[in-house]
Amino acid sequence: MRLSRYFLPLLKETPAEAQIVSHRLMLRAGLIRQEAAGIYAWLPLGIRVLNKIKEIVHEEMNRAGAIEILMPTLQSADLWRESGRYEAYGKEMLRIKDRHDRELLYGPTNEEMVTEIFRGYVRSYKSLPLNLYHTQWKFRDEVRPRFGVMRGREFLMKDAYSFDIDKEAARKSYNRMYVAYLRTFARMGLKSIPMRAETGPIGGDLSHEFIVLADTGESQVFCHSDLLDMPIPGEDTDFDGDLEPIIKSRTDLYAATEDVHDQDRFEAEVPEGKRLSARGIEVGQVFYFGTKYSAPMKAVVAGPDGKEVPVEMGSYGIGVSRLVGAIIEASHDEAGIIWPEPVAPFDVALINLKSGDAATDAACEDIYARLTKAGVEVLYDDTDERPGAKFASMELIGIPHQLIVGPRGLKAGVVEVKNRATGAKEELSMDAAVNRFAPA
Ligand code: 5CA
Repeated sequence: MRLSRYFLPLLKETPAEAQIVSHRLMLRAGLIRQEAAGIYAWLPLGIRVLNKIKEIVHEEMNRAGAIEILMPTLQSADLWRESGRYEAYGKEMLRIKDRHDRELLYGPTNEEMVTEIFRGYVRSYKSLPLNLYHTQWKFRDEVRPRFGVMRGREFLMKDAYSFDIDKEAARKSYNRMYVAYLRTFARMGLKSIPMRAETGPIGGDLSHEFIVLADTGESQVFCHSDLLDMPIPGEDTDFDGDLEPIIKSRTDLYAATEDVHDQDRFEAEVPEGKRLSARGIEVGQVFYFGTKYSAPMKAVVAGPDGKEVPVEMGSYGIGVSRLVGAIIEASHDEAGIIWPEPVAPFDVALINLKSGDAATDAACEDIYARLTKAGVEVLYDDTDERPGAKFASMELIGIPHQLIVGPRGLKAGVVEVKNRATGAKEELSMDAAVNRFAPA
């Protein structure tokens, strides 16, 4: 992408309304624009990151055996009357009437709708286990939307729903999502810790929140510090096998959110030097709630003995848009964002230090063409801004690698490669620099 043809609206001033660093940087780097309280438009750089995060989430969902669908944002109020949640959900639910005065709502979550889909087709335990997921915009009329995409009113969530014949099978489905979540967040460069949690309006009696530690997080959490350094299950994890040992190695150690925290137990179970009490960002939550929706909504299947039973269910959410903020909270410096490679909006920033200089332009065009052809995503700054301004912009938007090309270097036959995270610089020949990002 040529910067001269791109839409990258950067802000010079620090927006006064933004209280935390990720919100400030998302506005300054031109990722989002607020359209109403807690409602954001995603600008070109922002949507690229959002899509990369979504892609990783989907890859790990698929690996764990979940199947993608897409449910609508608008739902019928009657569906929610069946589960009893239409009244119970209260003011957080955005209620809408269509031209025929039919009551609709903008979905805050999809337990009812996915249960309705399930009961429309599935009759036998032989079709189980089943896990259906989608990534869709949600609306929750939060009292205090704040911190940008961290607590929005409209936000993007991946939500998965599992269906099983009995509790034991449902536990296995829960474990699959738990392990998939460990992998998902690690792939984005985040250290997430699963913690016992309250179930809130989703219901049920087993739940974990996946927490990324950050001083600006909204959750107060308590855990054994060894949980920060646990191994991440590999790509070869057998999701049909026994995942219980992986779960147990973590649940054996104390980890709880504020709502379920027990200080006496914390002190009894965790040695003093290992007690971590910190702030965190909830990037995902998993729930097991048995027949809370399937029983009232009559989502039943015939078991092996022919008798009909309501299915055992769980639901599993990831805050896809919140993750953009969480990743920035975890990875930035004074100058701006430092994207972990897997979620970076571009792989390489190509900086032309002297646009209009024939030799420099030719070298940049050649590098740009070769990298692009090799599938490397390059943002090429071909504008005639001054070098200082170009550097500052690239530091702000945080592309992991910078390839800097100027007349002086070219005379000596070199270009400069700079790592955004470490600041390390190297001088390489043009070919070596291209090979670094697009190995022949
Ligand atoms: N149905 C269940 C799981 S599918 C559910 O809705 N769970 S949730 O309420 O915990 O939301 C899932 C994830 O969405 C949360 O872990 C959080 O990361 C994200 N999330 C929730 N509310 C917001 C919000 N207001 N703004 C941004 N992200 C949010």
